[in-house]
Amino acid sequence: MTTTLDERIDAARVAGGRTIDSEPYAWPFDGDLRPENTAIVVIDMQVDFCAPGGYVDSMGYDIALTRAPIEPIARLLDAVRAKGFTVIHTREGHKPDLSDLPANKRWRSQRIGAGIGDQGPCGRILVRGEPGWEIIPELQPVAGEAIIDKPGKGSFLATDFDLVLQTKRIRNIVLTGVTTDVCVHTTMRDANDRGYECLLLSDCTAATKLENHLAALDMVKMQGGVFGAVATSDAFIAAIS
Ligand code: C5J
Repeated sequence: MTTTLDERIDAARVAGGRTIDSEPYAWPFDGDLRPENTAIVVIDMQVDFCAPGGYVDSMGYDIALTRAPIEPIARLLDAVRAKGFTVIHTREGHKPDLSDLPANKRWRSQRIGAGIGDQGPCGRILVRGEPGWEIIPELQPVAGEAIIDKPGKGSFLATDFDLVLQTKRIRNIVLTGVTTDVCVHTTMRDANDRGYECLLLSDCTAATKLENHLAALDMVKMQGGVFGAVATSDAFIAAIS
């Protein structure tokens, strides 16, 4: 007897499992959504990306775009912390001696007038320990939440992100933060390849260009959900409440 893909997924669904109203499929694929196996990852909500005088502002992009997810993320964090979900924050930044900053990354940023490692209104741009590198006050981590310091766009390279996820037995990752098309996508793609079941929350992410944000959402949903699924924070909060 032949079975359809939907029938096989239904058969694999956890008894009594719950899913999020998301596209292109109800996430997670098998209904195994629990605080114990799911982490909310808040990517790079730092002064350099979301506040006046930071890296994104210095490049001439509109920080109203990267600030838009602040309120939805804050609401989401209230809901998931109350339910006992794991929350993990990341920060993009380089060592003060810039020994982990590739020359081409520095050169490209200098071309657009915001040289990584150079002095800016918020201290040295994207350098660990500087005011611009700090997580914005509105989304400060609370006690017990891991912070992953990463030198690259993805959260796995040269970090202990995977170790933290494995130690906490996390299987599902809910992605929020900035920017959708760069650090969020790089992290999501890498996580997907490693077998994590990923959900991107559309209103909790943003790019420096609206079209790129929308394209990044669309890319996730191709090929039956090639990188996972996309939902709103309202849908996520409704499902866990
Ligand atoms: C970028 C990031 N866009 N956090 N970094 O350079 O997405």
